[in-house]
Amino acid sequence: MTELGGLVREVAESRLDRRSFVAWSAVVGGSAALTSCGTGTDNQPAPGENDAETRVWSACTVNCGSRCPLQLVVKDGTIVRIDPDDTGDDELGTQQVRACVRGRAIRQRIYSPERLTKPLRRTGKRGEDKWEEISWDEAFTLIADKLQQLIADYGNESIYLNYGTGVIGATIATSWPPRATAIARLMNCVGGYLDHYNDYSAGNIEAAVDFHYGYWQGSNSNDDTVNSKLVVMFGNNPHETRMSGGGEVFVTRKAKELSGHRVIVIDPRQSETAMNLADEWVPVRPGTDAALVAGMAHVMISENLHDKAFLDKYCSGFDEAHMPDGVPANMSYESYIMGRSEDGIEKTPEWAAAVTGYPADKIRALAREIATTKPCAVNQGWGIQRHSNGENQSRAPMMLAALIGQIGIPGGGTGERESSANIGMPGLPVLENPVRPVISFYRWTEAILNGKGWGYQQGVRDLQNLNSNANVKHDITLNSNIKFIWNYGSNSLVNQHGDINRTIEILSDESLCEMIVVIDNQMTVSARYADIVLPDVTTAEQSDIIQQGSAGNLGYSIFASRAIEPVGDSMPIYDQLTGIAEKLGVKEKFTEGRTQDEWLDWILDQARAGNIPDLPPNDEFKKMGMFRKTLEPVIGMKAFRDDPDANPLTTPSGKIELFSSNLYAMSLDWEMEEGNRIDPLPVYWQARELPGDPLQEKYPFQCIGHHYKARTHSSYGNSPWLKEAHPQNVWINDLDAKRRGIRNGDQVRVFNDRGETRLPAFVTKRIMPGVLSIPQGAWYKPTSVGGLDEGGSVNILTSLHPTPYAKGNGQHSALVDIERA
Ligand SMILES: Nc1nc2c(c(=O)[nH]1)N[C@H]1C(S)=C(S)[C@@H](COP(=O)(O)OP(=O)(O)OC[C@H]3O[C@@H](n4cnc5c(=O)[nH]c(N)nc54)[C@H](O)[C@@H]3O)O[C@H]1N2
Ligand SMILES: Nc1nc2c(c(=O)[nH]1)N[C@H]1C(S)=C(S)[C@@H](COP(=O)(O)OP(=O)(O)OC[C@H]3O[C@@H](n4cnc5c(=O)[nH]c(N)nc54)[C@H](O)[C@@H]3O)O[C@H]1N2
Ligand code: SF4
Ligand SMILES: [Mo]
Repeated sequence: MTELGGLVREVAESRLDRRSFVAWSAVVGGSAALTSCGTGTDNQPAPGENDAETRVWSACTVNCGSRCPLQLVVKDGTIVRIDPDDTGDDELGTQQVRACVRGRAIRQRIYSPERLTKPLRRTGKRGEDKWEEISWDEAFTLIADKLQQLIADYGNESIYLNYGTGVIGATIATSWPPRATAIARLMNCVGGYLDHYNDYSAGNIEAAVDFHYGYWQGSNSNDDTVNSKLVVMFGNNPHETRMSGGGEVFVTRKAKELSGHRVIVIDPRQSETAMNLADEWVPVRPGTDAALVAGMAHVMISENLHDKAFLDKYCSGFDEAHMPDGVPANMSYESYIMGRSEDGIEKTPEWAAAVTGYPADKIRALAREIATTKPCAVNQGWGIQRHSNGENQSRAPMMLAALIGQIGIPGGGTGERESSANIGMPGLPVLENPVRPVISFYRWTEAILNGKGWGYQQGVRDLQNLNSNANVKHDITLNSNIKFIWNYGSNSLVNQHGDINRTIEILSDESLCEMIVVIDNQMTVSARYADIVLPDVTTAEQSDIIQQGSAGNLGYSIFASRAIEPVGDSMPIYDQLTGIAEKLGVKEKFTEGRTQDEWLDWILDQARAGNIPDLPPNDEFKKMGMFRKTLEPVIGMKAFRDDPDANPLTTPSGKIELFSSNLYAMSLDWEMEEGNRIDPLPVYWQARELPGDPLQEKYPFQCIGHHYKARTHSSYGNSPWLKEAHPQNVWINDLDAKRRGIRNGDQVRVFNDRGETRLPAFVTKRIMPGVLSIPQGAWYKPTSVGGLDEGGSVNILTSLHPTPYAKGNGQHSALVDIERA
């Protein structure tokens, strides 16, 4: 039996109960065919048939945006099978949260050949992959001594907690957000650490909304699209990025079934969502959505289809009559569209067609449909803003939502990503961080080299009032380069960060960042660049409270109980940090006398006293595994829509700032890196490595890296089942492939000045000509030739260049060439 056959079997066994499995296997060719092959562990009797089996509630805690309960079936101390959720039903708000193929393959992470089982100390050069096993006590001493020395020499600002989302769904063992982790708590016991703001997911929109809406508002939850007649999704692919059967796949499909609304997906690729949910696929060149919106705005303004009353009452900057004081004439959005602004260009559908590659007559039709079909929900995923002009890109759907006046109402949307209702489970208290400068998540490699002296214009923010102070000028400076990195539940030290070759070059200089500690349970490429590797347990080997995932109006939490003993000498992060705290002389402060299990009880008690009064008693919850609650749909910005005077936004005008007065001030004040600019309006701006860049003469193709069902980023990337089921390959349009003499399955090289990767081609009509996509997250696999990867890792090609004011990642903006290898 192939490994894929094994996966099909695992899924079948876990989705259906034993009786239906027998029936199902008879349908697909008889149970004998299925049971006669595969490994011993895939041939277990169903629960109840063998008393030696126990079933333990656990969960898949990776960062896919969903969060699925898993029932681990344990026999003789080994997990032998995975069963999914069997609570709930098939209605909105009470749905069963069925795990996807990744969660059902979790045994291949728990028992992988790459599983870390011993603390390791580097013996060769960084990255050389030479190690000696050390004891936990030695590891604690080495780390504590180095921390003390670096804090004495450079201050706590030199100790950086890197981004990492490998265990985002947990509570004690959560790896994100940095400020909620147990590492933050430990560091706050000894004077704090250098933190980062925003994230690889949504760094550009998160910065942009601070100016546009004052703060993140969130679009309506997907269950509310039962009230919509039309749903317009920009680069939003929940059918691949929220794959839980109880998450947004279910919610979007069910809502469509109930309401009969139409769905339009705007995406350079015909994504799973464009295939499975949409009635219409609108392909545009990556990074050009703001031009599409401008072209549609031209149609709406010319044909008087826009919602003038909404724009007048709730927005600032749409037309010349609604501009902030002190701004020169002809800087409104309407002036930009109608050709009265500085560039003098009318943003006609023909102009937009030339930029986006989508025909002008279709832009006209799209604009008319969107303007006249109400309620209309406009939302976006995060692929659209992971570009070199990401801030403006992200504001374009918000602009469209305002043009049609669909913000703050049932069936409408704010143009941001959909919200989901949340039960509000509290976390581990982490104490106060006294270190006030905070850097952008994407600039840590730069900060290793020259962070010392960075201030406001380098994107340093103040930890106090972090959420709104993008808008506030301040004089916080960073007083040290990064000298120590905590890399917990993260492959962003190498694989997930931009420009792998440059990143490795910076990490390899051991005089710059003096110590790197990687805490993981797989030997990843990031672990290879560590000085000390600490083997963590998985969720299966400890108890924790699991935070819910995105699931419409369903609120839930999972109590994951320890199912098996730690594999090898691995140890829960809380115990690891307790060991280091002891060496640092702060054990009591760190633990407050509590074990992990005692903290869990304490947190559940807090939850019951606070947000979740109806949470069952702790012991009962632990037995139930899954606690669920139907919540109200989220209507983003409802209070503002209902009464803007009583509930003003936190922008300077209190309104939606289509023209941001703070961005205008920054555009005059900030010195920009080469090729960057700041716009007060969500204009289309042809930034670095987007269509029209002169670099296209050398590297004609745009290469994006969509999030892929084979993995959650790099997590699950070493599962043989998943690799077989969803191979890694580069998507190329059949016309481009023909021109290049590339056939489906051919091994190709994709390259630019930063590096090269080799992988098979997927020749398809599901991607626009001129665009390639290499699904992000594949494990980087260097060859003996420098700069060359044969793992299909897209970050060998991406850039570290920060976006203008978010200082974020434009990882979907990379120009490349492709040819047969
Ligand atoms: N080019 C490109 N790059 C991208 C993106 C893109 O779209 N394009 N997307 C970006 C985005 S949105 C994100 S969020 C980041 C994600 O980047 P990361 O947050 O680094 O995500 P993963 O690659 O999944 O790495 C998680 C790590 O945690 C480990 N892990 C899993 N479970 C456990 C556990 O129980 N304990 C410990 N200690 N470790 C565990 C895994 O083995 C893995 O090494 O990548 C970003 N990188
Ligand atoms: N299976 C799986 N699920 C995941 C993850 C994963 O790695 N695997 N990662 C999780 C995480 S942490 C995150 S942040 C989310 C990421 O969620 P997203 O950021 O939304 O995912 P992407 O695949 O980067 O982008 C979504 C879609 O946008 C398209 N796109 C790219 N550029 C543009 C553009 O310029 N304009 C338009 N209109 N579309 C564009 C892509 O083709 C893709 O189909 O997914 C989460 N879910
Ligand atoms: S990867 Fe996401 S959707 Fe799949 S089982 Fe895990 S949490 Fe659920
Ligand atoms: Mo993300």
